[in-house]
Amino acid sequence: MPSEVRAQTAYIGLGSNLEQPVEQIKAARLAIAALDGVQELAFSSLYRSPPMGPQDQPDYVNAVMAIATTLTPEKLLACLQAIENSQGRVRKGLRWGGRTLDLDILLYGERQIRLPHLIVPHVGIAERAFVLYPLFEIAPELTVPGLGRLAELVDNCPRDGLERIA
Ligand code: A4P
Ligand code: MG
Repeated sequence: MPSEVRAQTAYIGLGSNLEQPVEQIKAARLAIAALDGVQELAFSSLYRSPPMGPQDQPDYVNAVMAIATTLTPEKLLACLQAIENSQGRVRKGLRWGGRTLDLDILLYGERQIRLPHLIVPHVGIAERAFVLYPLFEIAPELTVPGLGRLAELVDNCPRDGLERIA
């Protein structure tokens, strides 16, 4: 291990629509901030939006968290999945079905990653109001690798019923 590992800024998307979503998001924030090798930099407001995908599920609560991390992207993903599991995430195989907690690595520094199990920037980021608006709230000057200025992405993305709730 190198004695000094340079911390990267990463952005994590949090989403929940089951079992008290606001509490799920708050608990996940604490769990992420408590990880070894992670420091919280910023946390957006909470936002509510209608489900993307199957409509017979409750509205979602979403937020975005900025962290400084010395974890590799793969290690960070493993830690986030462990937090999802510890908060009762059940994978039923239904695409875009309801969940107690979804944690996505939206961005990791300037990196573009294309592994079978890890794609960064996260897929669909440019079409998802529930990702772009909270991200813009905490990082208005950001450029998304491969996609351009966040401000422009937000301008081109309708709110789709997204509301700030806190
Ligand atoms: N994976 C690949 N790249 C990443 C990444 N950057 N971050 C892989 C996290 N995971 C990544 O994810 C499936 C696999 O994606 C993981 O095993 C990981 O290796 P999952 O969390 O098990 O399943 P999923 O989340 O149901 O799949 P998917 O397709 O990632 O769904 P999304 O894109 O997360 O969308 N509507 C609203 N309003 N708000 C929402 O937050 N979320 C979804 C889920 C649907 N509708 C929504 C919302
Ligand atoms: Mg996911």
